[in-house]
Amino acid sequence: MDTVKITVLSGGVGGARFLRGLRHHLRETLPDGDGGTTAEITAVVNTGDDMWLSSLRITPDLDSIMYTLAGANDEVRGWGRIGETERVSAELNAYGVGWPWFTLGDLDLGTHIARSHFLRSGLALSEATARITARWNLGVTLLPVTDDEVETQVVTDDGTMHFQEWWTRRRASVTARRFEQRNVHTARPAPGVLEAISGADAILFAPSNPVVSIGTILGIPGVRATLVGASAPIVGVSPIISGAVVRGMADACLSAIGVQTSAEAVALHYGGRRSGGLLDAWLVDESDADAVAALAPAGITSFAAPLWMRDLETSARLAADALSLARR
Ligand code: FO1
Repeated sequence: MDTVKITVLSGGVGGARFLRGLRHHLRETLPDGDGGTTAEITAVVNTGDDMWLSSLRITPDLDSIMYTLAGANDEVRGWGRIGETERVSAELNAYGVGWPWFTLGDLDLGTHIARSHFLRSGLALSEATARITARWNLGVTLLPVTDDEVETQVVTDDGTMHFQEWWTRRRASVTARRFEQRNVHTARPAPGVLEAISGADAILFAPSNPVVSIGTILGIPGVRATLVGASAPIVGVSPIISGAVVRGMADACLSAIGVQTSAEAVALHYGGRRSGGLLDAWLVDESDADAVAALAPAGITSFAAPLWMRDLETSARLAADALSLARR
């Protein structure tokens, strides 16, 4: 039996929807190892958004992916659990514990307590993640990019603050000058991360924030070099459609690093593999079809397809397009 190994670099909400579509596409096209082939999906997940809050370790991107793949996510809000209540959070607020602008739902708190319990018992984040995800039968292996704490700090004119303060509390209203991941230079990739990249048959960049999600993953020592040396094709999906972010505030992040908010500029930021960058191919929205010819000189084979992930079907079609670009 052949196994096709697909490794996806991912942030939170956009990455979660993409992974759900990819899993669906593979289940439809390779049911029960059809034709003697099975697929294995591994997600290498950003941990720069993580933090300790009320003595609990919070990992927003890992949890967004886990809840989405489990069908337990709040689709409207984009984060946390469906059918959530917030009684414990109200109590914590009354005691002045935690951030009043960052709500931990009651069901979600169960996940954070379990994770913090495992971490305090001496497990690494990757081991704690394996224990927590085992409950849900996700069909995707989730690997935090690193077991070390590399929380993203945002340097602004108003001081340096945790990414969540800048993003969730201030809604990127204060201009970001720089993003720095704490202790990133001494961080090590979590067990299995480099192997998932070097042993993959296809590597996909989910349509996630190129700066604070994919950028954090690429900043972990060893990850970029392993991608450059990987034998698998690397295909990225643009998180920018018609010059605007699909969700979130990636435009504010891109401005901080001097990159335009366009599908073409983000591809050039990752770079073509032939010239020392990362991408073999890049998927843009049909409305950005002009980028296809513009990216050819950089050695990035591009293709225009519908990128909006409105539902499971459109997400699965997008994943199928990314995979067929990888096969070319
Ligand atoms: N986002 C919000 O806008 N407000 C919140 O109160 C909030 C709580 C929260 C709790 C757990 C969690 O995993 C995520 C949460 N998010 C919340 C989302 C999250 O902070 C960000 O959107 C991501 O980190 C950016 O990808």
